[in-house]
Amino acid sequence: MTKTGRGSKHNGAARGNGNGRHEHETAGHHGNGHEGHEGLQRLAGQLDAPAPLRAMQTRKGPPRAILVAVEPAGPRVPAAVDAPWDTEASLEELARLATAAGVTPVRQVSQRLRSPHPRTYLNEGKAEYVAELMRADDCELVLADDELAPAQQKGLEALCGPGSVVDRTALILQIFGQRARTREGMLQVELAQARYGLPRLARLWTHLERQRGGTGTRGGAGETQLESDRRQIRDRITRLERELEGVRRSRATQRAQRREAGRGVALVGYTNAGKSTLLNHLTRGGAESADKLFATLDPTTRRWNAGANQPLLLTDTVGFIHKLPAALVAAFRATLEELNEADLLLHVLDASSPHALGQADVVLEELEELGTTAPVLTVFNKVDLLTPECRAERLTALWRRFPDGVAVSATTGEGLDLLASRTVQAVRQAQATAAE
Ligand SMILES: Nc1nc2c(ncn2[C@@H]2O[C@H](COP(=O)(O)OP(=O)(O)OP(=O)(O)O)[C@@H](O)[C@H]2O)c(=O)[nH]1
Ligand SMILES: [Mg+2]
Repeated sequence: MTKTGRGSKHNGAARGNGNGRHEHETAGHHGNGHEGHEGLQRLAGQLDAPAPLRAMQTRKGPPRAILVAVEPAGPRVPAAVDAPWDTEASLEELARLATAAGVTPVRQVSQRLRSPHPRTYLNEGKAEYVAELMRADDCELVLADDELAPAQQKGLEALCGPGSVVDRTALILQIFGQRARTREGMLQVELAQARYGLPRLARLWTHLERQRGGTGTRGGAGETQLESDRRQIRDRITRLERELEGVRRSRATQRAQRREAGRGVALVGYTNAGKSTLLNHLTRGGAESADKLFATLDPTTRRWNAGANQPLLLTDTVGFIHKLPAALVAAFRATLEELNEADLLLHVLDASSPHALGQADVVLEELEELGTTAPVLTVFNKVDLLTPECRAERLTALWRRFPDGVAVSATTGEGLDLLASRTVQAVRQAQATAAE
């Protein structure tokens, strides 16, 4: 992995700020205190778009954005199948996330810095340049490729315009919000949104005070309101956590019942790798598959007759992504626990992606953080997309890293018989090991 990219999850510069959203929202409400307050409640975990996105959806056409990233200083890595994440790949992915959220990516700007600027993310000169580009390219938004600290968002917005900055986490939360269909999915997304919103309230209130012509001094009305809003969000978080505890318990019961019916195999992998397509091909289907990021949020389990006398239950799960917000992983605990109980994990890679190995590292690191213990069988999917010339080279690179990898195409069905027999074999082996 991808220490480069994932740094954002662990380092100090990684606390984001969604308050761009509120500024637009408040403006739309003519900002008396009460209405602004309603805006806050929405921020605190309803499945709405961040305010900048929402405000712009009402204009002509989708909002347009400049995408910005900080490229860690150090030797550049060549892009190749086994290269770790580079900034360009990360920005390309941010562009796909933007499109998925209904935003048009117009231009990408990156800057090499030892670490993101504490007040403006990019350094000030570069941020001013981005502000100029926004005017020249008629863009309303800046999308940052990391989760921003509240101070960074504030500084960047001071240069690029109030309410103009949306960070990677807010974008991903927005997509999850759009995709959530079931109660479990919605509860989990709401919890992640509420946890994301809570530490960002203070800056929002400073802004509202200023808009209303208040002094924003300590102990003023805003301070009291801020405290009461914080309390409401905390209460909401507690309520969501309690409800999700119930969901977890009923999932555990279901899993216990399922264990009677067969061994559990879970599909894991990067978003868009083809997990749901694979499940649909191997079983009677029912999982939503689509060429969009995070098509699946809720686990689907289907019976898979992979081999004689070995009924398997195949579960499809939510995909992972580079710089996946920690708040989301934590909130999706009920769903992700499916992985802890599986007898075998099928790790699905998109073998046609030039970043297959970088993506695999993201997934394996996430699995490690989740504490999964089941053995992993690697699946190189989408081999139908490899041209005959590059197929051998690509698969060799992948086999070097995952010698047990099975090359398949979930679309054409190539390799799926071998996958079935290797899966049965691996499940038997896992059972034998567990019995020792
Ligand atoms: N050519 C080709 N396309 C595939 C293959 N497998 C999946 N796809 C396509 O890849 C896209 C993503 O497939 P999904 O099955 O939705 O991917 P996923 O891993 O479930 O993605 P998330 O639910 O977002 O995590 C869809 O457009 C599929 O049709 C394959 O073997 N070959
Ligand atoms: Mg899926």
